Amino acid sequence: MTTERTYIMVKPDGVARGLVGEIIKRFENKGFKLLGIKMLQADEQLITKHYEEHIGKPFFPKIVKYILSGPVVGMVWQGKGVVAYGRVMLGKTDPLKSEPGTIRGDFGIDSGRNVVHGSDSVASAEREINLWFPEGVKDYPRALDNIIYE
Ligand code: YYY
Ligand code: MG
Repeated sequence: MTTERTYIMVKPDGVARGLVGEIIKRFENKGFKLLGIKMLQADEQLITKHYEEHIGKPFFPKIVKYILSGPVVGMVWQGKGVVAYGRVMLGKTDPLKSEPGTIRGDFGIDSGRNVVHGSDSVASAEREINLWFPEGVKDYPRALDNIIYE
């Protein structure tokens, strides 16, 4: 059984718009397993670490301010291929370039309000999960896995 995990985070606009349940539903329906979930108000240190690859880019101050504007809901999802497929489910960074049927395609317009974050690689996922869930997350048996996986 796979232990691949990704970090998915509903950003403040997604929380404010009541899209948390919709986003959870999409990952649940696909068959991925929820291992951790929390609502929190990020601080500047945490979000700077999260987006450290973007420090110095023109949009960096804007994205930090936006994530600090309200609570986020961070989640750890597990499943075969969940990192890459999670990115497909999110759509492109720019919601106007995202296919309908993706989260950003269905619910967003501007890149700076693109509803949700998802790890871009297995290595990023591990780093982000450690950052947002320093207490760790625990796998658990799920009968459904015997139906979903061959
Ligand atoms: O991984 P992803 O979220 O799709 O995009 P990144 O290139 O990692 O950028 C992180 C975050 O920054 C993006 O989700 C929105 C914001 N952003 C922006 O507001 N304007 C840009 N031109 C690029 C990124
Ligand atoms: Mg990214």
